[in-house]
Amino acid sequence: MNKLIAQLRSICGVPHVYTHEDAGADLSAWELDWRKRSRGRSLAVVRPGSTAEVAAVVKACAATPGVSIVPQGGNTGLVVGSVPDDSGTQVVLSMTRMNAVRAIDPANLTITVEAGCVLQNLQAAAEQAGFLFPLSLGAEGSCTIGGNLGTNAGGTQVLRYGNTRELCLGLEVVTAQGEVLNGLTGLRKDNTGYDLRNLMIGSEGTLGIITAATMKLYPLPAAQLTAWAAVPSMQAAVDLLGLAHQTLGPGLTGFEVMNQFALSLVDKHYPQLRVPLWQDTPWCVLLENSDSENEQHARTQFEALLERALEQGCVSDAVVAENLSQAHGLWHIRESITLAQAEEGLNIKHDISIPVSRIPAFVAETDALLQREIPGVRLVDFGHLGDGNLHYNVQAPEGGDNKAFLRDWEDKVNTLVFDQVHKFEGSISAEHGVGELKAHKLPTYKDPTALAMMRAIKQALDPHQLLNPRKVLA
Ligand code: FAD
Ligand code: 2HG
Ligand code: ZN
Repeated sequence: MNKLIAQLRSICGVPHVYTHEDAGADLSAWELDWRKRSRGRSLAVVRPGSTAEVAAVVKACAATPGVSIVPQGGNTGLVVGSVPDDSGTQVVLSMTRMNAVRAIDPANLTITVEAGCVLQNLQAAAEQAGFLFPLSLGAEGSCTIGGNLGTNAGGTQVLRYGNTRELCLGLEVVTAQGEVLNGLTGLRKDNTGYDLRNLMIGSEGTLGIITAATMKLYPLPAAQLTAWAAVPSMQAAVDLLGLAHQTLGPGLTGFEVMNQFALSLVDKHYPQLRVPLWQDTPWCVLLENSDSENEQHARTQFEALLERALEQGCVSDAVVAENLSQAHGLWHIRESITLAQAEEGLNIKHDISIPVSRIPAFVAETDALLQREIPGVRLVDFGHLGDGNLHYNVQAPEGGDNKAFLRDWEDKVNTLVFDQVHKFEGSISAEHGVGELKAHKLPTYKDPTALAMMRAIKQALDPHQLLNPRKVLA
């Protein structure tokens, strides 16, 4: 192992390789997952500065028996996919030094960036060039585009612009053999065989290491308006979504639902954020209208929508942000739900998708099942209703011990919720991925033929299980 550490140091430079043997070493930033559920112990943390260095690191690790690699971006993943196990034999390959914007092609509407580029910096580079890069999520200040691609992240603009997959045109990838796959094209059409880009996207670091990507850019909207509406039920929220599609068309760029308990946690832990309308309604909805004409046009459309919704009873009260800073404030409340849950203590997370039309029935049935099993259980239910994606998180009853709750209930609650998801023809992971957390659940809920094909692909591309072993496929 010492030989490997010396090799890694000669490839990346001594300052970019950390081990537990270093004086004062604290590797927890790379070894502890974001939710503090899992703490591993790595052989080393390596921070390469170029694609050639990544390739050389992979070759050195592949030549050392017993060693494997865990690719890592911002380490904001929520399914324990980006941290090592406790064997002391895994090298964390952190991509954060590779953060350059390589090129912008305004006529082709593309931007090419290195994988370690923080999402917020990518958004800013696009905006500086006069364009929109629409991927947006609560972790955007620290997650990287490589991690977004690795998980095929969703976020809050999917109903208009699609998941990360839909935003990507080309990838540069280092394979498990240390070869460089140069697929950094900006082509919107290319039917020359199997789609290797789409195979890599969402593979959670198990098939290759993404080192750079060419992503799509869009025109900046002329105006953006945000509204916050109180709705009397989940069915009313779905009806409002239908009205919003009809009235705003492609202008509808965000539609988020939040239940009262989720908002009560934000109010409890961040009272300065002043959550509107939450006390007298079971659900609130956050809507965004992006307009290609002007603010007046956007406002007229929004007012027409809310009037119809009030008349039809699917909205009981609403506020429209007066300016950008109020709009940011409303989005900040929505994005703070994950942090407020972390303050409250660990809960059982579910990131599920169901056809939108079936969500009200799913929620009613599953809420009732859980209440029967665990009287007083509290549900942090929120998410991207426009995409049929709910974060259906299960919190211990008031005053309960969160750790004991997880120990006693996690597996049973997962089974109960996932069985319901299966019954409603949904997916047990809409956007966060499988990681280690859900790998043991795939054999129950994934189509067996699909799972067999996934195993065959892993075997073909990474026969020695070098890349992120035991993640996705247990
Ligand atoms: P990491 O956590 O470092 O890694 C995630 C996975 O990708 C791991 O399996 C890792 O091995 C792999 N990986 C990382 N980099 C590479 C690479 N270069 N090549 C190959 N594989 C790689 N997710 C959503 O989808 N939607 C949301 O709305 C959302 N909101 C969030 C809000 C908060 C507050 C937090 C903490 C998380 C949220 N997430 C969300 C989850 C997380 O931010 C995303 O999964 C994000 O895409 C992870 O990016 P990262 O750079 O942190 O990746
Ligand atoms: C979000 O939509 C993220 O905010 C995180 O996907 C969800 O905290 C969660 O469960
Ligand atoms: Zn989400």
